[in-house]
Amino acid sequence: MPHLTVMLPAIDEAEGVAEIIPRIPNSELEELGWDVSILVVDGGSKDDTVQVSQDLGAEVIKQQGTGKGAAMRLGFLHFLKSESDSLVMLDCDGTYHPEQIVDFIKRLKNRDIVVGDRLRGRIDDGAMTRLNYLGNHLLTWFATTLFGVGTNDLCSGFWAFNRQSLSKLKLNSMKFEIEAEMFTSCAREGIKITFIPIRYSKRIGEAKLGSVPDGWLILRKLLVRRIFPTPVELQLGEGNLVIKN
Ligand SMILES: Nc1nc2c(ncn2[C@@H]2O[C@H](COP(=O)(O)OP(=O)(O)O)[C@@H](O)[C@H]2O)c(=O)[nH]1
Ligand SMILES: [Mg+2]
Repeated sequence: MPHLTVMLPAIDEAEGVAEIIPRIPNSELEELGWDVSILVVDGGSKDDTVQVSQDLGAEVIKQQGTGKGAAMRLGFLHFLKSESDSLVMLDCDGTYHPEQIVDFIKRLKNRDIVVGDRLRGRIDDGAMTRLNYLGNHLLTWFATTLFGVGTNDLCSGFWAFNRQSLSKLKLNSMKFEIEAEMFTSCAREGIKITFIPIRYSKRIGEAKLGSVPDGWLILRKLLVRRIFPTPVELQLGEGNLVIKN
């Protein structure tokens, strides 16, 4: 039976994990022939995120510092060292709908990477501020223009990978520029991305992303990766993922 790891980056998301983990469609995935486990990458939560996640059956690993990018890379490395076959990542703040993991897995079969597209999907009222909506569209347009490879939603946090495609990514992002770098790395490695429309809802709890500073960080990453396509400090060996905490 192939194994699927559902990876959730979390920092102070006790309410979020309590809502999201039980909604992961285990039985539907089992019917499709998948064995499922949940991996929470904790960024030093001060609330009950760790306890709640463990009580709900998730494995929890803790990153040393903070930053979503560092957390994702740690989770990716953990996955690549495991026997698991595929990985789905999504934020656990209630914005993404874990029920849709089934759609990702169905499309993943013969494809390299599947990404959830919020901008051509459905964005609920109050889920995205006007500034973030504009920023997401501008950054997506900019990435497509700069790399000559299309993206529908550069900053989506809902992705699915096979082991083979994930191990090709070359990343060193520390913060919220990670998804942009995942896109640029796919463009560089010639990995095909399939976009599927998803629903995006209002978050539970407090946002960690700062629209303007993180928007600049994403823009800077796109420009740097246009000039230097792979991280300078790339360490080969560990599935090509740079772990720098
Ligand atoms: N492990 C870890 N998770 C983080 C960190 N920062 C944000 N996250 C998680 O990443 C996801 C996205 O963060 P969020 O604040 O919702 O940003 P946005 O969705 O991009 O606006 C959420 O599930 C957060 O809990 C971090 O430093 N470490
Ligand atoms: Mg969010």
